[in-house]
Amino acid sequence: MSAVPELSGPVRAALQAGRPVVALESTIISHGLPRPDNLAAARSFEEMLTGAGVTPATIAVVDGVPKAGLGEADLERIALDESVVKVGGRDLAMAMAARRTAGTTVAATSLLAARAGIRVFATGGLGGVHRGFAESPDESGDLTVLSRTAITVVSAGVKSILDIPATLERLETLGVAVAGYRTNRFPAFYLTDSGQDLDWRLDSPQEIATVMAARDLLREESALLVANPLPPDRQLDPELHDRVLAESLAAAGAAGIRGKAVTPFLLGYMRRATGGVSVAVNMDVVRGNVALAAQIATAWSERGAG
Ligand code: PSU
Ligand code: MN
Repeated sequence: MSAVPELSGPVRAALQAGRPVVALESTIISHGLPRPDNLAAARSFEEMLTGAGVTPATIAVVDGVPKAGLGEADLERIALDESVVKVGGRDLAMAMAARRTAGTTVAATSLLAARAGIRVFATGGLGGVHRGFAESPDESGDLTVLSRTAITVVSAGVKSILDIPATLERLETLGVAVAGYRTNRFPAFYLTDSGQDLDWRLDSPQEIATVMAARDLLREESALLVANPLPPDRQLDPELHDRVLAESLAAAGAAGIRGKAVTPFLLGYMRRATGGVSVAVNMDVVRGNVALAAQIATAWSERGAG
C-alpha cells in the first residue's frame, strides 16, 4: 500500500512548493448536510479555496484508500452514495482493511491531514461532550485525536447540541489550545456566543501563523482550535434554536439513538424542525471557517516556514 493518505496531484504539488493548502472534512458532506444539495455544498467549499488561491484537500476514504484531495467522481460518491459510512480516527484502519468508502470526521480528517503535512483544516463545529453525560457518557473522539494531533482547526467552536462548558473543560485537560478569532467568547456553532469566556484571542491570520510557529518551536503535538463565530446577524434565532434543540434532544432520547448516530440525528432533527433554516446557517458557518482557514494557510505559506 502506498503512503497514507494518497495525495491528489494538485495537493502534492502545492505541498511540495510550500503553497497554501486547506484540509476539508467529509462527514459533514456524507452525514451532516442533506442530499443532494450536499454535493453542491462540497464543491462550493472547494471553489471558495481555489478562488482564494488555496488548494483544497477534501479528505475521505474511497474503497479503503484514505485520500487527501478528491476527484469529481470521489466527491460525488461521498455525497450521494447511501452506503458511505462515518469514520472517526479509531475506525480508519478497519475501513481501509474492509475497503469501505467513508466520510471522515474531524478526528479522522485531522489525523490524515497531519500525516500529509497539511497544517490548516476547516470544519463547521467540532464534536465534544454531549449533554446528559452523567447518565450516558458520550464524548466525541474528535477531542482525543485533537489532543495528540498537531494541526490548526478552524471551527465555530463545538456544536450547540453539546454540553459546551464541559467540552471546554475537556479541551483544557486534553491540552488542546483554544483561541477566539476576534472575540473573547467561545462561539456555539449555530449561535454566535456560547456565553463562555476564552483566555486567548487572535485578531489576524498573521497572528495565528505566529502562534503556529511558536507551537512548532515547542514541538506541540496537540491541536490549535481557532474558534470563529458567525456574525450575530447570520446566527440561528437563539429562541428558535433553544426550543428546537430541546425537542431534538427529547426525540433522540425517546428514539434511543446512541453512538455515532447521535450527531447526525440531532442535526437532521434540527433541519426538519427549522424548515431547513439550520442547514442554511450550517452552510454559513462552514463558509466563514473555510474563508478564514484560507487566510491562515496563506499567512503560513508567506512565512516560508513550510
Ligand atoms: N460540523 C458540521 N457538521 C457535521 C460535523 C461537523 O457542521 O456533521 C461532523 C464532524 O465530522 C464531526 C462529527 O467530527 O460531526 C462529530 O460526530 P461525533 O459527535 O459522533 O463524534
Ligand atoms: Mn459520540
